Amino acid sequence: MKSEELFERARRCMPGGVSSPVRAYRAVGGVPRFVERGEGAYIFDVDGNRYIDYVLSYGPLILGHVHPAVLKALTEVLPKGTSFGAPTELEVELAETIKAAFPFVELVRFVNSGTEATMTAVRLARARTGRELILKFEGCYHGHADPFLVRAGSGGLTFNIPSSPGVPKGTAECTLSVPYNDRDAVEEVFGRCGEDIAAVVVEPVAGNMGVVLPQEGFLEGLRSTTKEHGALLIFDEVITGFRVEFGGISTRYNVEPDIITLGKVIGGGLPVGALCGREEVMGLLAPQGKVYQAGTLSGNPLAMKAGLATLEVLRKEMPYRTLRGRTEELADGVRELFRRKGIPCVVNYETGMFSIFFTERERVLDLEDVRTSSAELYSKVFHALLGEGVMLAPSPYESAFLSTAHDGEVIERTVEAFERALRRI
Ligand code: HOZ
Repeated sequence: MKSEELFERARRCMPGGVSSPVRAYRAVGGVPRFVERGEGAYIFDVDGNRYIDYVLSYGPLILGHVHPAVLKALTEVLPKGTSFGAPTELEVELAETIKAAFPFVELVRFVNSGTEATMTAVRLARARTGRELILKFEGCYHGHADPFLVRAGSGGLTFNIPSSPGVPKGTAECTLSVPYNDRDAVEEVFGRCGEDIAAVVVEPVAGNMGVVLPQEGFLEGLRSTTKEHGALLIFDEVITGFRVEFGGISTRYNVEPDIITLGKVIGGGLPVGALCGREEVMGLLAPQGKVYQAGTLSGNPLAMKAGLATLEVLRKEMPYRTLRGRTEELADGVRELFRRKGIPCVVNYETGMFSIFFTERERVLDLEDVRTSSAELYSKVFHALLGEGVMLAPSPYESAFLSTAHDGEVIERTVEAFERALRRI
């Protein structure tokens, strides 16, 4: 198998053979499939296999692989240059598009990843409040910057290193962590040290411990508690921004956070991130203010153009209702198959993203619930599905993503593949 040979070579020149831990297949066992190309809802490996892709680069590819509009946009911009270290019209256009989608956003700063966006958001919150503590939620993941590697989700969970070595003790001590959806715990922490908390940072729909939905009143409660105590509220919408609707969870719930971080969809598959909010906070960033942040490749024309092309298609087609319908259809179909097979499971979903938890619990609302899910069963299902031409993420803690290319027929084929896979486990 060519993937095997490549992985062998990769391990001799890259830590664990990969550029990002989760893709090494350690959680599910076996050899990562090395990818040759993607097309629409499909991904093709170097061994000549085709899979319906539910990884979709962990979220950015909401239009599927190589969407014609994105390809055209990139082909147009590429010959003109890839990076200038100088402002371009494309950045202005993308910032204006983001502003139009989030009514309370006044200023946008582009960076190169979600990690950078959220890391900068925390620096801003600390500067604005003169406080040092931040409060996050167990199982949420906000990138790999030091302050966030405390009870983190995603690869932190997959590799059981939610709190990484190498993070200074003092930094880790500035990060408080409570269970997701637990308003009482938030109140308790604020009651104890509210005057020292700079910000609460939250994924308004958690997507890095699988999909976990906010319970009624949770996000509104965070808004009122942070306001009452003079702390900032940061919504990490790196995954949900422009995936769950044109805008994000903050526009849907009518909760206005102080800072929103974006990534994934706004780069159309190229490396990008952004933080945005009202001028009174965002204006503190250099050179308008004194909070330093910079990036040689930030706002580079390729990422800006791919993002613009993606958002333009989304704005014109508004595919969210259809995408939600298809996600629901898939979630219901899969749930029913496991029910018939007598395997207890919970399937959580939001528009364009879903997760299967193999648990006896009735609901999955926080990390403790997530941890009751059988990783062993996930890995069996994962491999059986690979054999049937369906690719899920190689970790039970990553969400599955749908694109607009996952049409009715693709969803039907996926359910059939699940059915065949289940006969084999
Ligand atoms: N859950 C991660 C990003 N949100 C997956 C990507 C990675 O770690 O490679």
